[in-house]
Amino acid sequence: MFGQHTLDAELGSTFKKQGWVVLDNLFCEEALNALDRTSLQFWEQGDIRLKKESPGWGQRPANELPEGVQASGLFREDKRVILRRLFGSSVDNLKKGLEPQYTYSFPTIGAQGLGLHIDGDVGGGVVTVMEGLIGVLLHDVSDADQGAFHLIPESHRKNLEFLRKHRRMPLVEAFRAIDQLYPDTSQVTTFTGRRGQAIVCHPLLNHGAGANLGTSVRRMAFVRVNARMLNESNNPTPKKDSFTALELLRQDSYYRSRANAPFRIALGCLR
Ligand SMILES: O=C(O)CCC(=O)C(=O)O
Repeated sequence: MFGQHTLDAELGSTFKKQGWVVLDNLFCEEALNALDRTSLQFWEQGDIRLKKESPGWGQRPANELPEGVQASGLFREDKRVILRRLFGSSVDNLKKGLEPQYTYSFPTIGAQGLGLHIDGDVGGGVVTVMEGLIGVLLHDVSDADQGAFHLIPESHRKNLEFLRKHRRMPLVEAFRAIDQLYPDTSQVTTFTGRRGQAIVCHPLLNHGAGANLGTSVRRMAFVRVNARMLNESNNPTPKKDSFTALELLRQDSYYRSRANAPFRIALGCLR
């Protein structure tokens, strides 16, 4: 289990160094209850997309927040301040159409969970860059073997270094290569904790879900702060594999206006 962070100078540097922080009570109770209810409904209706190559893991992207929950009522105001500090004001502008995403890690024969990866290579070959991944536990997860969220500490730095070394590599290829940078799970840290605890991850942090060796489904909900399609900015029609790592790094200038965000600093730290 991770320690809780409060808003202090350490939070930014912890995020920058390790690539994630855990926050208690990030979501308003009403929003948490609604996410929980909706997640359960999808599960009970069998309305989830299973990932063929990841036995024991499935997800359900939703196009909108649960009924009655406004984006402004998602996070507790005191915690929103922390998110703003990490990601800038984009926290107040959650992208419609992508959020939230409900995920399920469940016991099954040969359960593997979801392999380690960074987000960005989505179906249809559209490359996206997610600024910040926020996952919340919808119930207590006390044991890593219950299909807990997985991550590789500090991998965001190694991944950035990789992108900088392979500036001309098509981005989809680079993302896939990054997914292979951690061939074994010995470096994995697991996120266990209480209902309502949330993990906030750097977009280049390798993460996934462990195999569920327990007896019940592990449910989480995720939102991404200002998930951004690359094709929304200065390249309106990217073909699959047309973006390179170099272009991603160039696009980084996009973040300059948020120069004090640790995420921005973390990207800049290897320059
Ligand atoms: O369900 C989980 O624990 C991991 C989810 C995840 O890695 C993802 O959706 O990208």
